[in-house]
Amino acid sequence: MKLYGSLTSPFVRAVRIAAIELGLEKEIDFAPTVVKPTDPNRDFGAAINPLRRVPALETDDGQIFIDSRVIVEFLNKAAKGDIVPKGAAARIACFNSHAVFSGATEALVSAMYELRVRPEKLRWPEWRADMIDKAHAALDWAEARIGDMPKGFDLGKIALVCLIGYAQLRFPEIDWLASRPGLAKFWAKAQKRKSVSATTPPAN
Ligand SMILES: N[C@@H](CCC(=O)N[C@@H](CS)C(=O)NCC(=O)O)C(=O)O
Repeated sequence: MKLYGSLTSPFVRAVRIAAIELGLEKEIDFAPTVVKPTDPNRDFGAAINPLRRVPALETDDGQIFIDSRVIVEFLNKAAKGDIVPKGAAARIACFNSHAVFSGATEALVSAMYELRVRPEKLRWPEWRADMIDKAHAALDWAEARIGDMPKGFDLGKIALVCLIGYAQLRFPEIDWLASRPGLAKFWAKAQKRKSVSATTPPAN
């Protein structure tokens, strides 16, 4: 299989974490792919993902899946794993947590594009502050629930790791865990997993 992505993308990281957790990492080749709003990677768009976003996964028999949640679901099924729970209620709870954390990550990615891609005279600080505030709200949501989350390292927790890691990478001036002791403990424990430490994004 081939995974299209970049090492700094939090969504690609979610797929890489899942692949390691599922024991599939040796079956996936990484295909570095550059995507950026306003600078369309049209070859990638035509051949792989019309949205020109990463991650995308190409299977050995030529199927292409886009969106980290879809890809993780596919890998989980392929490996008969339990990163995505089987029971209906547990699945919905897992997807709900994932929606909060990956939505907050999307907000931070937008804020990052505002800072790095949008021309300075067109920037909108209030909008950027609102995106960052959504990430804070999602982390408060997590702090209030972390004790009640399922014990295993599921897709919801993977998305939480990717949110915290991306927040720290792109907005290091904010101490994201200072007032969130439950998440600080969760984060420290997560670092001990090979899947998390091996996918730490490079600084850039
Ligand atoms: N919901 C998608 C989000 C993917 C996404 O936004 N990826 C970013 C990189 S972190 C991207 O490809 N951005 C390029 C663009 O939007 O043009 C997922 O979970 O895979």
